[in-house]
Amino acid sequence: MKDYPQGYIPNVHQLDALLKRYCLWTNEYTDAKLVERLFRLFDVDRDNKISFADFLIVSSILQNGTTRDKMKRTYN
Ligand SMILES: [Ca+2]
Repeated sequence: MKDYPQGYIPNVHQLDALLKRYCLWTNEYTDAKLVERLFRLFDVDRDNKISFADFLIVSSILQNGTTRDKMKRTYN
């Protein structure tokens, strides 16, 4: 919350920085297309930012959804 006081991740670059910060990427390798794809995956309402609600919805689908739900969210 300290890093995102506005309550959302505002763009792809911020998501990339977040992923690097928490070591989900190595620092030498960043796949810009993958980051962009992840951003779109989590931006449920397509307002070009990832809100906490967006994050919870996608996390819930990935943890509890059916295979169809997950495929639909991933490739929609
Ligand atoms: Ca959004």
